[in-house]
Amino acid sequence: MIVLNSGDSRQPTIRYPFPQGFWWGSATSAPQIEGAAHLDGKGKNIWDHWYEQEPNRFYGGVGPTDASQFYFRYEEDIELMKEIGHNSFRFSISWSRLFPNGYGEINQKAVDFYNKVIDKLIETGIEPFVNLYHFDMPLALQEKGGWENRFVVDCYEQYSAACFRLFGDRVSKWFTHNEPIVPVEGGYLYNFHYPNECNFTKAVQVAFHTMLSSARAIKTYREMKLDGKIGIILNLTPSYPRSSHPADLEAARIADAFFNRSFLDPSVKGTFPSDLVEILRAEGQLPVMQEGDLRVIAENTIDLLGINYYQPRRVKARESLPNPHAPLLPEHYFDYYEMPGRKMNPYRGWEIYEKGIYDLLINVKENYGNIECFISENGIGVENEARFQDENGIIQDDYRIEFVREHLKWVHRAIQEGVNVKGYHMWTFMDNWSWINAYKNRYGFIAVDIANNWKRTVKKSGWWFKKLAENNGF
Ligand code: BGP
Repeated sequence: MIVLNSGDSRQPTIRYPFPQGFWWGSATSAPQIEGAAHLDGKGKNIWDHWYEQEPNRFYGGVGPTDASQFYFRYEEDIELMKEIGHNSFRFSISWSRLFPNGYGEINQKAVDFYNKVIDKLIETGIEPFVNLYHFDMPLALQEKGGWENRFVVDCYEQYSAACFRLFGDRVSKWFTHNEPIVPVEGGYLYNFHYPNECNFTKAVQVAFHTMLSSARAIKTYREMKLDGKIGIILNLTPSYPRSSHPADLEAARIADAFFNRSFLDPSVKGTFPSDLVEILRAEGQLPVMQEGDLRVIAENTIDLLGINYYQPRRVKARESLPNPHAPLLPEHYFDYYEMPGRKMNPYRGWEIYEKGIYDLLINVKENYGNIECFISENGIGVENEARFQDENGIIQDDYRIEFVREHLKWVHRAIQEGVNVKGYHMWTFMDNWSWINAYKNRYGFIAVDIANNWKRTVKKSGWWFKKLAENNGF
């Protein structure tokens, strides 16, 4: 353990110093913070549409128009980011704001908005990390089948090229997708995203087209010879078996293939995991592809890997045979396992297992060529957080500070063991609209008081993060 102590009693003792230039910041997405869902020429996306159809599916009946108003308040918000120590910030571009129909004509007002955001970030000393797709398919393209339809891959390539051309002179960290498995799960397996299907065949096709779109965007980026890096952001959930019994190990391996290696392998290695391919083949569920697709994926792997980590996945061998008439799901192959004594976030119902972040990083070092990576999301959602306000109205979120600190200890250890991890981004900067959970679970360093004209107030954790970033460690 390195302990830095200058001998000056005013200087804090830094037990966990991070490498110089470490990226401290946070992440969010366009649909979750912008608001202005129907303003300045923006086209509808699947969230705007689904909310109109079924507002009851959204917590408290709150929809995407009520995202945190960044569209109007971005200047103040970026100042606040600086105030709490950010040197980098990841947001996404709204595809349907830039291309209201998903392709074709560009909406100049969207170009103006993103130019202003990027310029303001740079002027403030915060590096913009830009993601192209965060769950928000333009409705016009969903009406053509969304990611099921290969035409949408072409549209996405056009959209990505436009973003690189418009903003690539100032943005040098790009990401093709955020958590690409989530729209597959939500939209095509478990019914928490539009189009609310439960159809394994479509799920596989959607996953394949998403992966292909990522490789094609990377190819486009490289052909444009811009001076930057391009990557993908994956939510990785380390798969832990209940025991070392071979059947439990097998269950964990299959869960890992479905939920981690499905996107991690093609993104980093350019190939799909053979065990997953074998399962799909045996089920008669291989996706439709065209000649050359696998070559595009093989030749266009990422420069930079973003890792989102929230919770582990604990599994065991199935205890009963699956219903042969039920729709096929990955859970056909394993059961979930609740580890006795596991530590829980009592406010969200997710397990907290800090060492998981280290296990993921070591896996990247050992099995993925130690590719340059960073923690692109980590965070703790808390319901009804206003109850923790002190007499000055500051939320005393000590649980969040502890959560970050305990995860960072493991990130620090991974760095000491040679993992090429370059930064830590928190989910998220300010409380934001979280899909069907709307504002149920608050994740921000900054509280947003919706009823009080969207007032922003830094939580205790925001001030703690400022010190962490300034000291480059804790
Ligand atoms: C991550 C997503 C985010 C955000 C977060 C919180 O997986 O990338 O977009 O939604 O989860 O989720 P929730 O509000 O459901 O707790």
